[in-house]
Amino acid sequence: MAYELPELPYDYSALDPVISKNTLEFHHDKHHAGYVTKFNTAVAGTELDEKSLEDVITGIAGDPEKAGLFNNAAQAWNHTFYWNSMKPNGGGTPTGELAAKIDADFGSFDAFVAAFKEAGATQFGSGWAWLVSDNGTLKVTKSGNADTPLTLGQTPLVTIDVWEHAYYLDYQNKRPAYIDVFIEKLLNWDFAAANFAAL
Ligand code: MN3
Repeated sequence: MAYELPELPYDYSALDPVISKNTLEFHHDKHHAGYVTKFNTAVAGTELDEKSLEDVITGIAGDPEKAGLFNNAAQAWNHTFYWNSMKPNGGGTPTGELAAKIDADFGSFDAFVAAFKEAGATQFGSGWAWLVSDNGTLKVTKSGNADTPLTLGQTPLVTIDVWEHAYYLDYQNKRPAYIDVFIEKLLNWDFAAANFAAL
């Protein structure tokens, strides 16, 4: 059962100028689509074909013989989660129970921001930074390449893609500048709150 590439949850130009239409077209239509196509090709005809994407990811994580399938499955999942982690006119601060939980677990919203920026900026090479719930505690984490908190039993609330393809056309080598505007202008706290409420 082929996994279908989800459409972006907004127009390609909706995040402009923070993230350009050009970047979203390449990122969604070439990179994300490529992972989905490779995943579908690799999983077709195997016993994993009937499983959900999440079950494939958690089921084969760490299996060296299935590393290629894992990478494409996890990248397919991570990117969908990333698109939903942003929205036009996002940013600002969380509210309600999520805001209180961030204050409780990080000390302050500013401390969360500092930790998230640090995680994204210091992820060496390609990867992701995450706000996750880990056994009921909110944490900021980072992961390399396709690695995803799903395999650690953590529940992601939001993520930022820090692969160069996510920002290079708009920010060249200035990854910290991309992380700054992601937090200030794109971060979808409604999505994070919904994930938090579902815990
Ligand atoms: Mn990407």
